[in-house]
Amino acid sequence: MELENKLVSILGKSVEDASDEELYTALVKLVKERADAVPPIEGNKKLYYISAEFLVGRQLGKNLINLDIYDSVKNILNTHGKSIHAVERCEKEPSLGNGGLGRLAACFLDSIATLDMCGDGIGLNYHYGLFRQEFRNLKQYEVPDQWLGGANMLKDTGVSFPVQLAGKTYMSHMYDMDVIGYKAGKNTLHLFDLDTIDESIVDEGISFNKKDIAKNLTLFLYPDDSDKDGQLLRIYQQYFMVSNAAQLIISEEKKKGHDLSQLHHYVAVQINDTHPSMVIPELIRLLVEEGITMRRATDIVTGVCGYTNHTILAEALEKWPLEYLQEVVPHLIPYIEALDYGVACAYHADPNLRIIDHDNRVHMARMDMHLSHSINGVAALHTEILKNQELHPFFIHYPMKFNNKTNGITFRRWIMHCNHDLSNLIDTLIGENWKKDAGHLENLMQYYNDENVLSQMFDIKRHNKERLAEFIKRDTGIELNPDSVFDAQVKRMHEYKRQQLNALWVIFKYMQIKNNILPPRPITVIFGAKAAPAYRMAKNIIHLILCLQELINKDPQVSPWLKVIMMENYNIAKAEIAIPACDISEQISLASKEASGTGNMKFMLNGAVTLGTADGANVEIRQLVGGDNIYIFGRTSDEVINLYATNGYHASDYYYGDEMIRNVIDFITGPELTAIGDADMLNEVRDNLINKDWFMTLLDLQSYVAVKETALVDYENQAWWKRKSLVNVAKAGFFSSDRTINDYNRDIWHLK
Ligand code: 26Q
Repeated sequence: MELENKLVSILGKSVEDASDEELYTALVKLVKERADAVPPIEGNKKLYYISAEFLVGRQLGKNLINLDIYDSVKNILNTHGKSIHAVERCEKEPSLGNGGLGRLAACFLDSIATLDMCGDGIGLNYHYGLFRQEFRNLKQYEVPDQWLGGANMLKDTGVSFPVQLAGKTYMSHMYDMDVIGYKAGKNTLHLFDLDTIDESIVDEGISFNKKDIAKNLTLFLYPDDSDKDGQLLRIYQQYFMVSNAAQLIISEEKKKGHDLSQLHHYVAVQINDTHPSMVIPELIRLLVEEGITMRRATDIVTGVCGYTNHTILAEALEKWPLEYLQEVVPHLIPYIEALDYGVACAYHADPNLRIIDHDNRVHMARMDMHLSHSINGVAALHTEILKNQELHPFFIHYPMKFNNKTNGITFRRWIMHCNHDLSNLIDTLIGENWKKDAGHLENLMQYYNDENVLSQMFDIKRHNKERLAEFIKRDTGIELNPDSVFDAQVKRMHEYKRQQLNALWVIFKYMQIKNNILPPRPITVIFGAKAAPAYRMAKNIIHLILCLQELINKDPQVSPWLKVIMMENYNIAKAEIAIPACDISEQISLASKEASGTGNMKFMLNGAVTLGTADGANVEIRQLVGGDNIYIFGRTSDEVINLYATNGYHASDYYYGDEMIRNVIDFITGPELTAIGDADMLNEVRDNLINKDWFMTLLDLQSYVAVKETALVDYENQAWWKRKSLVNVAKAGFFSSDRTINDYNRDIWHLK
């Protein structure tokens, strides 16, 4: 009653009379008030998680859950004829990330607060976020994502720091978002911005004058860096982020009266990929300004910092020309050169270890590895590959620094919020302990032969499929059949993730159905992906998938058996509808290339069965569920690494040597698709697959087709499939980000 009175008093009218929009705004206020009363988490040592991305998703539902008032609010709204889901939909999703790396940061913040650890996030407040994806003419277009405006969780702190950029001083502005733990205290996500940002400089699509730093600095995440001005802008952004971070850290430490020469006892910094790497020389610089010697400052900062690597792709390991850094951050150059000199003296000038290489490029990851006390990969296989291949020279010098921290996801969002029904069923079956200790999910195994429980889970899945079908119908007008098998591949668009492999399977299935070879039941293939604006082949693959969607869904012979959906502007909100509805989770990256994946964990937790390569965390999923409850196919990472080393893969051998492969590839530029799509783009896809195929799509196509056939046949043995689904949920506990964060804390941060 008290809650309802409060809501009505904020509304200034009855719940019945309020619109969803008004209810949303009032609930944001209510959450902010409640959050103010939650005690900030304190501790002797504090973590700062610095990241270019925080893909936090909508905040209202999550905060209601973590404040433990979601069900009460839902009931209040219900009794007055309102739906909490409709109210939640009024929130614009913060567009502060792209994919896994940003979502991981968001899951981590949730777990850190829930586990009562003192730790804040630090990032940037991009006004237009990544971009909003629109499909026109079956192609991706990028437009500004206007996520700001309307009620949101940001709080203006009035806090400001001076930041030196290219010799000029800019005053930052800090906005804070509360990070409320589940039935716990709160931490903060600090997002830095400039007051002078001018959104009106954005013209066509997402293009703007890249030189006008005062107006453009925090407009977009990952602005196009295909030219020098774009690269300079990214350096401006990165330094702005870490300079604010370093100043915030030092000022908080001074306020606490801590001795800066003991900083490593009071502060831990986690560097999320190389984007925040300049925090290292910046912190050293500030400590030196405080009167600490360079040598001592270097040791202190090394004790403070940990570095997480999220990729083995060479192009994602940042290397900035020294002259660019000279232009943007001249005051850091003496520090970076001194660090490089230190490396040269210590390691007899081994060129593979140098921070500054022969071409005067600054290797950010190398700086991280020399000047951090911890280097971690994000899944067991990935960490082994880092040690044995990509970062081997560093492993030789610093074996003790290397450690694995297999990724995790927060169960508060990825089951409790997105799959209420399953979450509630689990409560009735095994109690609520799993919400604080996810390992308890294992107790679900006692229902392995319980027809009643298995059917209830199956009914929930069916209901979630209906919910997704309704959403897709509203969004696109396309009708999905909830009795079909739902097969989903949702993630950033990248050749290594091999959405093109899935597209080739779709063509294969289309051709079969055209020839009256029908699958055991209809299949719905769901894609969702954004391509980086300058990544041509990724955009071509999106075009191919949209052409297939158009062709297949409109073909009266095929569409009763096969449907293809490419979700537009796939984001966290859409993930929360899609993931609980899926039967088959596509995780088909070229083995060795997907560092971990976290979507794989979300699908598993919601009862989907993985169909994937032995890559990233898929390997650990297999260990947990056993070979009968996962479909693994394709070459192993060792085989793939060997093929790269020996130049042993030639796509054309597969194209010319295999009739099925030739047929599906030729279909890309055949009359059906060229009548619908852009012949040049389709040609580029086909040509690339035959003559380059850097991520070895054709290598695994036959085994992919074979294993997918098996999975589809197995699905028909429903008694069996339900058990596979149950096992996946029961074994998902390991992938709670609470476990991951406890591991980081035990091995790296030592917060308490
Ligand atoms: C680099 C240079 C220039 C421009 C952009 C970038 C850039 C931008 C984004 C490099 C990397 C990213 C994002 C990477 C990412 O999301 N990695 C994913 O991280 C997840 C969390 O660890 C893993 O689960 C995924 O396997 C990994 O792909």
